[in-house]
Amino acid sequence: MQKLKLQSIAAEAVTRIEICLPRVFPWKLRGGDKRATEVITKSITHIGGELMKRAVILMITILGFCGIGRSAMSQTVDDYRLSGRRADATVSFGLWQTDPPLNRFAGNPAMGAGNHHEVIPNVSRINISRKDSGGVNFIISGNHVVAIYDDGTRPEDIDPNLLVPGITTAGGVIDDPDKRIYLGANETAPTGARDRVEVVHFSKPGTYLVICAIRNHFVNDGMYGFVVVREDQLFAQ
Ligand SMILES: [Cu+2]
Repeated sequence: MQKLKLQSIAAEAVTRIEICLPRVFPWKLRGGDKRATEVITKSITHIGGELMKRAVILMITILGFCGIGRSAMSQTVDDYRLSGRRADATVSFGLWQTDPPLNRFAGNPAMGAGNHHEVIPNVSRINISRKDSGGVNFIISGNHVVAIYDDGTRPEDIDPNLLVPGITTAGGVIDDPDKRIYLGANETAPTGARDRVEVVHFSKPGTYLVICAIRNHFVNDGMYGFVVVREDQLFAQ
């Protein structure tokens, strides 16, 4: 009975150790290497008293070490892969409506109906470091054109009367090049891709104005937002 109980404690302790170990941990206990498992089990079941205490202290030490190791490892991964510090953001650029119900199965509704002209979130934020930059994933739904202007540009700085020649749909497409750093794909034709993604790279801190260059969307619907790019203070020095 005593032995069974101790074996149960040992098995539970080993399971905890296995859970705490990273997958690439050199002392891999998962799968084929059962030697360490057997050693720990024996050390607990074989004797009680003083050695039992030592075994427990050993396990606590190993568990503590695992925690530190995992923390250090994730820090290293963060450094190199930009994870965990908001290196990118997702922005919904236009949304398909559901009230009233919308059915696009046979094709998109005419005249841009059924689409909500909004940038969500209105202000998105990413952090970059001096050695690594970030990006924003614009998920575009509807007849929209992404245009991005450099740090400090305000909506009132945009001249909505400068237009791309030959396009008249929804008031045309704004073509104000002053401080513009990105102009997205032209999908304004009836056969244009209404659902697409454009991933835009940002390498310098700043507050960037993002507008829908479809004139009516920008002027009448206020379809614009901002991307705030900050330097991560952890990596500033
Ligand atoms: Cu638009």
